[in-house]
Amino acid sequence: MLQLVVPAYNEQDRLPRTLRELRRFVRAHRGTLGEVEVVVVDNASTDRTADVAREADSVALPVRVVTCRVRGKGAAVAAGVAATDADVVGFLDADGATDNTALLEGLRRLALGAHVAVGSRAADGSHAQARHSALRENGARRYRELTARIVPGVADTQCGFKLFDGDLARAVFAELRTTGFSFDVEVLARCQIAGASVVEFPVQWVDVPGSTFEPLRHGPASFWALATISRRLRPLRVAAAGLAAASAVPALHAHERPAGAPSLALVGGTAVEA
Ligand SMILES: Nc1nc2c(ncn2[C@@H]2O[C@H](COP(=O)(O)OP(=O)(O)O)[C@@H](O)[C@H]2O)c(=O)[nH]1
Ligand SMILES: [Mg+2]
Repeated sequence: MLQLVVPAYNEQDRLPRTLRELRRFVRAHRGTLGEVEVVVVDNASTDRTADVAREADSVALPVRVVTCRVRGKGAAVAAGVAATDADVVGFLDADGATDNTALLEGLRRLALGAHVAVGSRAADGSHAQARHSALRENGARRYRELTARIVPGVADTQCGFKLFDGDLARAVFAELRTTGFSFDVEVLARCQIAGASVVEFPVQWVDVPGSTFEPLRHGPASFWALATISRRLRPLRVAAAGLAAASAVPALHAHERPAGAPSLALVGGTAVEA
């Protein structure tokens, strides 16, 4: 079973088409995808977001609505992930900017052994048709330079499409502290620190008008969040490096771990030996 979280803040206009296309895609690829459920997180919307989500509920693609009163995309996705129990959990934006073929490619990466499959507009083979302002483009470039230091090996942390091993997602999102748009950076960094395999794969992405990200309003907070994330994760990194040095193989799940090697349990924001 695959559960897909869709954070939604005032998305009555963009959400119906996204859910309709997703249902069509799931029907066409049932054999590969298996059962799929959508968890729409209504993030304190003041429009008909929750209603349009409920109206999209169908046998082919069940849609459940969860409410999150704390504003921010990070808070919304975390609330959605907390309401999952599937083996594989993912999230995607309400605007449907990432082509649904990413579901197939992401699942393929997980089947090949990755714990996290990150849809990327920077990976070879991707195509991103963006109509962003020069201000947003410049900000995005600088932002990527900074995220590369926090999440090495991931060139695009901000594309709104990611799939996870379900247990890993639930453990990591339970520790998440970033409520805004930079939450992906904290999530991916926590996954890497926990020893998970995080891989990027190319997506086909189109900018859908009506973005809720406003560079002047959300930009400064997004940069500030990166500094906070770095500071907050430093003790975890130090502890993880110590464990790695001690064991040489800090692995994620007990069944994948050589007998006697320590694993990382993320407890209360601190890495402890489990
Ligand atoms: N701005 C904003 N977006 C939110 C919030 N909560 C959830 N979201 C969702 O986060 C996603 C952001 O995507 P979008 O607005 O297209 O931004 P962009 O693709 O980065 O330009 C959408 O699905 C929003 O509905 C919130 O509090 N503020
Ligand atoms: Mg968008």
